[in-house]
Formats: sequence, structure tokens, C-alpha cells
Amino acid sequence: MDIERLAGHLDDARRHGREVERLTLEAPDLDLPQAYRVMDAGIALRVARGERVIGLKMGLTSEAKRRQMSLDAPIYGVLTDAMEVRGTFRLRGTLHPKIEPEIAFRFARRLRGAPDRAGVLAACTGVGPALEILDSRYRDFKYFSLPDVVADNASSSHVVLPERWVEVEGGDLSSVELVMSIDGTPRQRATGAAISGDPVLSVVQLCALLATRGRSLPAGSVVLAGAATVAEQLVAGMEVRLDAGWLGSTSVRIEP
Ligand code: OOG
Ligand code: MG
Repeated sequence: MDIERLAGHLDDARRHGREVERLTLEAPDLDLPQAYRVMDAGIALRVARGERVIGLKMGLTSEAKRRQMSLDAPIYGVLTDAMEVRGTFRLRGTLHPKIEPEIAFRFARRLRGAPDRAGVLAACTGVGPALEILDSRYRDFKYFSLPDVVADNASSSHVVLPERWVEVEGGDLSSVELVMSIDGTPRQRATGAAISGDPVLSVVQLCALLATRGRSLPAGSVVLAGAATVAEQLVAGMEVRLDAGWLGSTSVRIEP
């Protein structure tokens, strides 16, 4: 399997805003471990161009998302500083962008091994509402397999991080009401429990996935726990807002 070539192919597609066929049409034997290596190689290309890794994102941690994408297992992807959006997101250069409501965590120190829920909470230095902007590099946002989507960095494009980070302390993230509104009209609604039963458990799963690859969550990481609901298509002119009870809110304006 030519990992580097597949990574370069997807990287070109992203940089030139050009859709490509899913990798498994050409490389039907691409398995999940190889797909994660394609993802890593793609991130290495971005880092070589000056981007900095700021954290990781979990994907397919809610039943709604797994049904929307017809896939059945959580995956992760990588976030870089170039993916962070503040205030305004420009659609130019994107293919078929969507947006979804998430909860973000941050960790000051490295999370070694495979921590449990209490271990994750003890290490967490802030939590807040976030919006993830997805954009698959595959034709019509269709990929049909876990190796395809993992190789494509789990469809990640950009992220709107919390405007303010709050202490999680004894706070219950499962009962937090998440409401994603577009131009003031609520469009998607769920509680935190939609995310892995408890968003903290998404981080537990992430650490377990990393451990299977001999890795751990680096110090200073931001982690997206995965969308609570299905994603909504982005259109220029939209104002997208996520209200998340005691966690506060975050929003983004979409421009052409
Ligand atoms: C895969 C990425 C899923 C999430 O939060 O569930 C994801 C996709 O939807 O193409 O980011
Ligand atoms: Mg997501």
C-alpha cells in the first residue's frame, strides 16, 4: 500500500478544492490501520507546511451520526491550528461543507495509557460548546467505508472552538441541552448523552483508540467529543449558533 501517495492525493484534493473518488475504489485492500497511517501522512504534509497540531476529534460517537453516514464505529481525526475559525467562515475553496454541534475538552497535561472516566475528568482543564465544519474530499461526500473516511482525516475541515472554557468539576455533561440554530431558528437539538452516552466517554474511547496505536493524548490538546446530532449543510449568509446551557454558546457567520 503506497501510504504516502494516497495521502498526497487527498491533500491535493483538499488544497485545490477538487473532489476525488474514494480511495477504496482504487485500493480495495486499504484496511483501518493503513487508513490511519494515510491520515498521519496527510497531517505530516500539513505540518511540514507550517501547521501545528492542536488536538484530535472523535467522530461517529452518536447514533444519529452513525445512521446518517451508515457506519458503525467511532473513529478519530486530527485538528491543526489552520483549521480554527473565529467569527466568520468563508466557503470559498470548500466542496460540500456541513456543520455539526459538538462539545470540546482541553487538557493541559498528557493523558497516558487508557484512562477511565474519572481519569479524563481529573485531567480536563476546560470544556465548552464547539461547532465542527466537515468537508469530505470524496465525490458527493460519499465514502461508504471506515478506511475511506479515516484516511480523509474523518471529514474534518474546520472548527469553531468555545468562546469561553468552563470548569467541568462535578458538572454533568450528559444532561446539557445542545441547540444548534441557523439564523435564529433551532434546527438540531439533543442532550450531551447523545454523544457516547456521556461526552467524557468519547475521550475515554479516544485514549483507548490511541493506545491501540501505541500513542497517547499529547499535553495541551483540544478534543472534540463528536457531534450530538446530524450535520446541516452550510450556505453563504447563514449565522450558525450553538447554545449549550451552563456551558455557554458559540457561533459563526458563513460568508461566500
Ligand atoms: C465523519 C465524521 C464524523 C462526528 O462528529 O461524528 C464526525 C463524517 O460525518 O463524514 O465528525
Ligand atoms: Mg464531528
